[in-house]
Amino acid sequence: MTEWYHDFVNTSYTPRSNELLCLFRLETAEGFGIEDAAGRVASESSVGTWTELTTMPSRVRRLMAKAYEIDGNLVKIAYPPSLFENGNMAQILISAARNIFGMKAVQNVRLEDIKWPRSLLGSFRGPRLGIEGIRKILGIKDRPLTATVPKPKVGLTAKEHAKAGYEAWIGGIDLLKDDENLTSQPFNKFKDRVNECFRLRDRAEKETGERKSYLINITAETEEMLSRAKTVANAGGEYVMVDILTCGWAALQTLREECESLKLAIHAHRAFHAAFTRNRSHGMSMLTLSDVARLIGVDQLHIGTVIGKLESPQEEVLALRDNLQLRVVEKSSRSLGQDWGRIKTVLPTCSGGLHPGLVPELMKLVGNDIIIQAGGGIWGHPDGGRAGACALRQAIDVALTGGSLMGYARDHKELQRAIDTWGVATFK
Ligand code: CAP
Ligand code: MG
Repeated sequence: MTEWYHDFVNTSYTPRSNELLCLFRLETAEGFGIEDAAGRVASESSVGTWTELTTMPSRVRRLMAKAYEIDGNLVKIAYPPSLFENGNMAQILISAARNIFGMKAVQNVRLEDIKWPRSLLGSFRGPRLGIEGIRKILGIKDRPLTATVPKPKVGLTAKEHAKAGYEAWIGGIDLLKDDENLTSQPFNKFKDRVNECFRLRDRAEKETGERKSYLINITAETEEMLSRAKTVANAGGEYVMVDILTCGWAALQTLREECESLKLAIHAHRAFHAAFTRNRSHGMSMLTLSDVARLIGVDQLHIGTVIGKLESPQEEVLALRDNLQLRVVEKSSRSLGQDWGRIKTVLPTCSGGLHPGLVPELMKLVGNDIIIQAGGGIWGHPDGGRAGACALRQAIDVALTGGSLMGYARDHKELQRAIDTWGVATFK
């Protein structure tokens, strides 16, 4: 290790409260020790490059990041606040999470968590409504909220989509939801969907006496997305849904600003995350991603199910839940903890292969302060979507009382038919 990289490692350093902290998991490349790699990561992600500079003004040394704790292959690095521009998420992330993922000195790099200092925290809006605000709008106090994506996920016309929504709302679902790839295709134009769905939403509200809403996907180029958000607000919507990862953080920030004046909540779909979160050695954790989403200010975010069709280990799902639901998150071996201060909470969404038979297990694992989304688990019900929606609500009702699912199903035929079709076994 050269002198230069040594300068970025100081394990007797105590970070200051205004520094941004990152927890990395490093696997060194052959010929590199962990301190060596940690120094290079801290250098590359702050002011350094591959060689010592002869032109470096001494004052710039104050901007050097420091690897201040090394425990096995877990490395904590502190970044001075002046490296960052307040309120600019694209810049902040490109500081801490950049070239380091491709450095030859490391075989693998994973950004496990970021701890945000108060000054940066204060430069983002955070969720407009949070869990409390969402529950208030829908008038649902204690039970999980329910959502459904009509399936097939694409291909239905706007009228068919709205009709499916109506069936689900009448059957007991709270939130109709678009799938992540339904935007404004020739067979189902965005404006047609707005008109058809909100018309039937109003009817479903009248007929059931319950509040109903719609997570409509506005994902598009940023200006178009803002214009779609306006259309939703004018139609009386409460929410927009956005594919946060393909739209990007800057677009999400712009949308968040717009939603402040439009008074809309944001449902964040995380599709694509597994491209860089699933490999436990490399990339970025879903926990880090959830930090960014909460800071910018989404009101709802997908966290996985533990037991459904998509890979989402229990410890990760619970860590995500806590990171979204709590004001103060304790640190652990895989995270740095966070005091969220005035930043509101985010309602976790559990989705992917869920059906009524899995609901009690899901609620036992993750609790009641969630949205339960079932697509196939409603639209594959042998008696159709309305019965599927009804079965999902029945499963929630019995789970809330702690009663027996099988016993309850005996006098609730929709639930019985769902269990006969899909059973109660979790996905393997
Ligand atoms: C679920 C879903 C969701 C995923 C997202 C799908 O449909 O609509 O996009 O659950 O995953 O298209 O797969 P089903 P996550 O209910 O029919 O499975 O919540 O983990 O981000
Ligand atoms: Mg989907």
